[in-house]
Amino acid sequence: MWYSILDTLILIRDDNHMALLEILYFPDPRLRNIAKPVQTVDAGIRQLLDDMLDTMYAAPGIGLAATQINSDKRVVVIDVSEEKDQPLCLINPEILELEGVEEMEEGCLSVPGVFETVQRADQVRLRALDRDGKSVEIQAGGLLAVCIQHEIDHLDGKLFVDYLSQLKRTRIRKKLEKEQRQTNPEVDAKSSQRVI
Ligand code: K1U
Ligand code: ZN
Repeated sequence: MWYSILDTLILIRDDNHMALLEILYFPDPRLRNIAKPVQTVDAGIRQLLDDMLDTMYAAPGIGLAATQINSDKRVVVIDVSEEKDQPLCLINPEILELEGVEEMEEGCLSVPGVFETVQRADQVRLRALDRDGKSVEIQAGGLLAVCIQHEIDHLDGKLFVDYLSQLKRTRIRKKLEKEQRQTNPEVDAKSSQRVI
């Protein structure tokens, strides 16, 4: 096993070449960064997508945005299939159309242990680049539509807790800060930076 710290993106790669990236936790201010469009879909981006898929499946989750692993690339991975065999890689995703309203309980790998109902569009049409750099248009409904909106929000520095009341958000923040202090006392939970 080897470890590397590159541009503060933390990666643990095991002997099977599976990479697990460190997921940032709310209220880490880096979750508010706005991701930048990918200029070229090259081997580096494909490696990032593979590492994000490994991290998402291991978590486990049904989606992951680059912002959550402290990368500034407009990249998300999603797999809402039962068998976890239908990975979707979206680069520079752009919503073209939103339709209908749906209420669904959401979770977030950056807000562990919290599940709350959020209202979103129930049909989404979007354009993105796939892992080969080809432009694709996708029409989605149900859980996939909700997950796509949740992940694109991450790229714009927005979290599902932002849809909740200020009171609920404050309670969630205090709960997570307390948990982070207990599991990692040398880390300042407000900034998630190590205190030296
Ligand atoms: O972006 C993320 O933090 C991932 C998040 C995606 C998501 C979940 C629910 C509604 C909208 C978006 C998660 O994957 S949270 C974990 C989760 O939902 C799950 C985990 C294991 C099995 C099934 C679901
Ligand atoms: Zn999330």
